[in-house]
This record gives sequence, C-alpha cells and structure tokens, in this order.
Amino acid sequence: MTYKNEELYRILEDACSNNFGCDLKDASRLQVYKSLCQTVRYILSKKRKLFHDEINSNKSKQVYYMSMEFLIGKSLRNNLFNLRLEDNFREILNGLGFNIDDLYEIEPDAGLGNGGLGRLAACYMDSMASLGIPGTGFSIRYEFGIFKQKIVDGWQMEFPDDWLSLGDVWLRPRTEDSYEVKFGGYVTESYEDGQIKINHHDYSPVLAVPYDMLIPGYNSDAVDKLVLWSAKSPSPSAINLSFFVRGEHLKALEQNTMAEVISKVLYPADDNWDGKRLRLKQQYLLVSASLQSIVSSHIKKYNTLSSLPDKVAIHINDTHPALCVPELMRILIDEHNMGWDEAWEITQKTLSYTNHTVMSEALERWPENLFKELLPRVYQIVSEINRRLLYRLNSEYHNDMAKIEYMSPLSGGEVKMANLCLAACHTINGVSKLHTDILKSSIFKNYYDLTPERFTNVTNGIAYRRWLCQSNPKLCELLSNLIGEGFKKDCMELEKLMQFYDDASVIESLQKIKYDNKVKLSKYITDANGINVDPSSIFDVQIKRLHEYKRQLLNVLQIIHMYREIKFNPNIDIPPRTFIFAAKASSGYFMAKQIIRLIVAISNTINSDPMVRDKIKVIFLEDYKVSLAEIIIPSAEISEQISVAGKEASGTGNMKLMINGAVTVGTLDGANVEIHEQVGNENMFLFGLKANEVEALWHSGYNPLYYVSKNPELNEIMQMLRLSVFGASFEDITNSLLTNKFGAADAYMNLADFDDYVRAQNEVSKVYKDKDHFTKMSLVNIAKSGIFSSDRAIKEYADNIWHIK
Ligand code: 26Q
Repeated sequence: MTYKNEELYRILEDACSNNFGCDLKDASRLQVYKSLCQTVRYILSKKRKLFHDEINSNKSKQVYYMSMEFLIGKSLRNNLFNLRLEDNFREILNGLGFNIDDLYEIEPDAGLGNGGLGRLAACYMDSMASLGIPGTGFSIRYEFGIFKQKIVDGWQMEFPDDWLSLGDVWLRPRTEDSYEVKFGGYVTESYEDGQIKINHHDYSPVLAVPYDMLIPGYNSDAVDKLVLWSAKSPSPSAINLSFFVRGEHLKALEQNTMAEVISKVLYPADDNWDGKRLRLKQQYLLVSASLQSIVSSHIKKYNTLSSLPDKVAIHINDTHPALCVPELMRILIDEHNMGWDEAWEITQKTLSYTNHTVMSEALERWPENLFKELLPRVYQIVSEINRRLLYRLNSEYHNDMAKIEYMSPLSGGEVKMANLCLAACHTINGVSKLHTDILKSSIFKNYYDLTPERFTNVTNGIAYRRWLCQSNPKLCELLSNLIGEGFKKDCMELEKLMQFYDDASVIESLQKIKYDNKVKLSKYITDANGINVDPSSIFDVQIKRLHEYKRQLLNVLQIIHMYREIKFNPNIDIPPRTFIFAAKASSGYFMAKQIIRLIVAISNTINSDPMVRDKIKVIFLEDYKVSLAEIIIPSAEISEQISVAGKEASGTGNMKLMINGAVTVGTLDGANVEIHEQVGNENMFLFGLKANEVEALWHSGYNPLYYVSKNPELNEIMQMLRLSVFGASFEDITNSLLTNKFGAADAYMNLADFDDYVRAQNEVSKVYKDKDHFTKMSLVNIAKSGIFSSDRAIKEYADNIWHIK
C-alpha cells in the first residue's frame, strides 16, 4: 500500500476532527500528536488485516513469543520509519507549523521491562515482522512499567511510571476475546461417560482482557502484534452483594481490586529472583490466557489439536513463562480430553526455551506449598511430570540421588522452573557462544549429557534500524551515501564500509558526526545535571542495570585511580575523558544502591575540583531507559563491558554501542567474545581473567586481600573509600570487597582484575591521542557489527528452533 501526502493529510484530519472536534490547523501540539498516532495506528490496522488474511489462507506456522517483559520504548518514530512514511509526515506537519521531532518527545516510553531480556523481546518482534514471520508476542499490560528513577542526595528514589495516560494510543482492547483464569480452590475427580473429569471448585476467577499493539516490519508486508493481558474482575459476581447491601461498599469491591492488582506493576528485579506470590499470579495470568487463546484459534482453524506442533511454535523467554509446560498439558488433557502421552508429545514438540542467566540466585524456585495453594490443578500436573521423569532418571542413573534431585522439577519442597523447561522443551538455547558452553558444561550439564541434541546457541541481536538508523540519523546518512541503502535490509552489508578504512575524508566525516552527537548529549547533560562537559573529551559510557557482576564498581575504582594520578601529577598528558553512567538498581538491592551513591559522590568531588575537572568528569544520568539510551549511544566512544567473565549471558548494549562506532573496553564475557572474534585485538581493549580462570581462581580460594597487599595503590583507594574522602564513608562497599560480612568477599573479583583494567584504560588514553587511528578502530567496529542484527538471530530461531519456512 502506498499513500500520497494528500491522502495521509485527510486521514490525519479525520482523526483530529473525530477525536477533538476541531480542525488540524486549530489543534494543540498534544492533539496533533494524538491524531498522528491514531493515523499511524489506522494505517497499521489496514495493513494488519491484509497480512492476517494472507497468513490465514496460507495456513502458515505461527510463532508465539511468551515473555513477562517487552521493553518497547517509544513507538511513533519506529512505526513511521518502518512504514517508510517519516518524510511524508515530516512535510505534512511542517506545513502545519509542527516539527515532528518535537512530537516524538511527547510519547512516554513503554517501559514494560527491566533491561536486556525485555529489550531483546522488543527487538525480536521488530525482526519477526521485518522478515515476514507471523509472530505474536504475549505479555502483561502493566499499568505501571519500570519505575522512574530520581537521585536525591546520591540515593536512588523510585516513582511510579504512569505510562498509560499518554501511551495507550497504541493499545486496542478486545474485550470480547477475554479468558477466565482460575486461582486457588481445590480439585476433585469424577467419572463421566467412562472418562475421568477434573472439577475445579471454589476458585477465584480473574478475567484476562487482551490489548493489541501492532508491530510493523521494515519495508515488509507483515504487521505482527503484541498482545498484552490486563487482569479484570469478572463482574458483577465479584461484587460481594452481602457486603454491598450492608453498606460496606469498599469491602464488597475487595475481590475486584484483588483481581485487578495482578497487572498493576512490573516487578523491578533483574537477574535476581524475588519469590513473591503476586509474581506467580502474573506468570499464570500470562500463560493461561495466552495458551487458551492459542489453542482456541488453532482449533477454530484446524478442528484438531494433533497438528498443533506443525502450525504453532511457542517460545518461553526465560523461565518466567515456564508454567506453559503444565498449563498446555492441562488444557489438552482437561479441556480437550487428550491422554497423557499424546498431550506430552504435543507439549514437547510445541515448546522451546531460552535461558538468559547462569547465576543461581536468578533461577526461579517456588515454594511447593505456595504453588499448590495458588494453582492446585497445575500442581498435580507438575507432580505427574516429575513422577514420570524420576522413573526415567532412576533407570538411567540408578541411585545417584544427588543428580536426580538436581534435575527434578519438584524437589526439596520447591518447584524448579528451569527443570520444568529442561524436562519438556524440544530445544533449549543460550544467548551467546560462551553462555551456551557454560550451560552445557555446568548448570545444565546433566540434561546436556542426557540429550545433547536439544541444546543450541543463538547469539542475541539488536533491532539496528532503531539503534543505528533512527537514533543516529547522521551516521545512517553517511553510510547510505558510502555503501548504499542495502544495509537497512541486510546488516551484513555494513562490511562494505571496510573499503574506506584508509579514506581520510570518511574518517573525518565519522569524527564530525561523532562530535555532533557528543554536542547533543552534552546539551542533555547540562539540562539534566547542570554540568558542562567538553564534547571533545572522550565519551566513555557504562549504561546498563546496576548489578555487582556488571562491575560498575571496577569502573569507579579505576576512575579514582585516574583522579589520584592527576592530583599527583597535574601536568599529566592524558586526553580528557567524560565518564558517563546510567543505571537503575532493583529497589531492594542494597549494595547496588550504595554503588550509585558512590558514583554520585565521586562525580561531585571530581566535577568540582579545579585541579582535575578539565581532565576528567563523571556524570550519572538518572532514569536510564530506552529513549535515554537512544541519546547516549550515538555519542559514545568507549563502551564499558567489564562484567566478571562467565556472568553476563550475552549483553546487547555492547552491540548497540559497537554499531554506533564505540570501541569496547571489555572482558571476554558473553557476546564480547564474539565481538572480539569480529574485530580482533587491534580494535578492542581486552582485559581481565577469562571465564575458566575465574572458575579456577574461585575454587582455589579467592582472596581479595592478597591484591590489596600486593598493590599499595589499591590499598590507598580502599582507605579513601573508608575515610570519607568523597563526602561520606563507603564502608559497606569496602566491606563487600574485603570482608566476608556480606557473603563471599569481592564475589565478582573486582580486585583481581583491577591492574589489568587500569592497563587497558591507559591503552585507551594512549591510542586516543592518535585520533585518526582511534576513528579507524571505530570504523572497523561499525563495519563488523552486522552479525549482531536481530534479523540474523531471528532467522536462526526460525530455521533451527521454530522450523518456520
Ligand atoms: C524473576 C523473578 C521474579 C522477579 C523478577 C525476575 C526477573 C526479571 C527480569 C529475573 C530476570 C530478569 C531479567 C534478566 C535479564 O535481563 N537478563 C539479561 O538478558 C539479556 C538478553 O539475553 C542478556 O543480554 C543479559 O546478559 C542478561 O543479563
């Protein structure tokens, strides 16, 4: 479908008069914004209809991506870009006296995720649509997304993110397609016509109402959709009349609010498991409603469920939707009278699972009693899955009880969600080569030994049309001029940039673009933090969730070391650097909040010290989110990817920074390993222990004090942290590094990697002095980043896991 400007104008005008009863020329900025969103939504709906009809008549296999998080960010610009209508609307709006970039600002981020895992799901929706794959994402319509972060006196404060007030323009409810989800109660069996029938009594029903968000692909006929479930009380029965007639109106509505609280708020935890009852309810709401809707549309189309695995692939994004395993069994057995064996075969052939972490504290384990009470029928099914598995494992491993326990979905009074997925799914994948190797050789070794053919790797990828083309339009334009537009459909074409490695004018253009982007970020920093930074200083960024394993603390220790060097030698010849941090900490994560406090404290000390502030500055930008990342990343020159090796499953910020020309300072962890394969030693600043060395050192008895005693500089830095040099004492941090009070001292080996990190950072300063050389490194990073496109990742999922043509 192609549109002429006159037609687009007419649709926009209709949207405005229908919604606001006024002419476009009289409309306010907000009214024009809303009308524009409606217009885009209208165009998407038309396109969706055509695509839907086509996949229905072709009977194409469908992918359902189940995820508790989709970190979408803003949609307006992305939708226009993918529809290739941005220029048209820019012109139309110009005619009305509006700048489209100002309208983009109005849209709130849809922050329906914490970090990497949620953003990955959003990037994958984009690629599915761009590749023409019929895909549907399923998640929850959280009324409040990830909290808004403010920093007050160094402390992170959390505020509710009321995104729906302006963000619901993209959502359309389909109330008529709601499903009932049952919680609590008890289960009995009866015989009817010679068949066992399961009866669920006294349960609390909750209504799951779907809201659709349409997801266009780039230059593609496909429009996929994201379905978000909202919990509603099945009125009017939920109004307790006996309370109501007694005038106790609030009490009468209690049941209502109890149901609706399920989709109120996203849990702000990340790589850390928080076993709250409400979280389990959220997971079951998502899983049960989605599977009911998948099964019912399959039956409508094919009139049988035996073809389910041929026509449907259901993907479980980490264990959060692992209840898919028993719930699909329940639906097949209880609601469609299938026998166990057939149901199990269909379930196995339909479900696949991605793991995103190897950290034991992030693995989901639910107390058996809670599980049983909340989901009595699902619990019975889990028990039966477990019983049958034990039978098999017993014959395989005889009396190796430790091994059998370790592999069981139900053991030690807990339901282990990863084991449920491992027991059932036809394919299990890791998110980078290293991560997959660790799954195979360590946490999932037992299952790998049993069925190696089920394990595979799909290295993560990013929606580079958002992260490069849209957020860095000047670089995108330069690339188009140099290598043509082909890279917007095939990211591997970026490699063509290599032919300009020795082209001085290209190097100069790259420098100019980076500088302009740095100026833009500098303005943002001045507005946000009231600090002026020098756009010709090195922009060195570490932007990601705050977690000890990601080692923002190591970065800080290195900055303190640099600060001391400058203090001792004020004439030291190093290129000025601006260290930029942005990170949210989980609300209950004490040490993460202490680290934010420390970053803010050293930034106050350094930025106000006339002796050092022209050489280094430290900035903490509050409220890190997709739209802030889109401003920071194009201006970055150094990308800090410094997690302790073996802990970061993949990382995806590393890819976004690379494609924008930042050079990585990093350990050989997660996808950094594959970035290193692409660019080589010469175009990356590698440092630190390797994953196997970390393992070995840990087992030989890691002692951080050894590093402090060996290195007087480190010892001094520890003293400074203790002795309020940065405005307050940071004893909790030094204790976490040096004493066992909070568990193992320096569990993420900051001190072991400190020396080598300092060496790598000195190397950065040295190399940057030859600006052209540095820019060539940057060019290689852009040119070699094609493999990290989510188009490539989704093709691999489609070919090797979902078996979609
Ligand atoms: C679990 C239970 C209860 C509450 C919250 C959670 C929870 C929520 C989010 C647990 C984990 C997460 C998020 C994990 C995550 O983002 N992992 C990251 O996934 C990326 C995509 O694969 C990787 O690149 C990162 O390495 C990985 O840390």
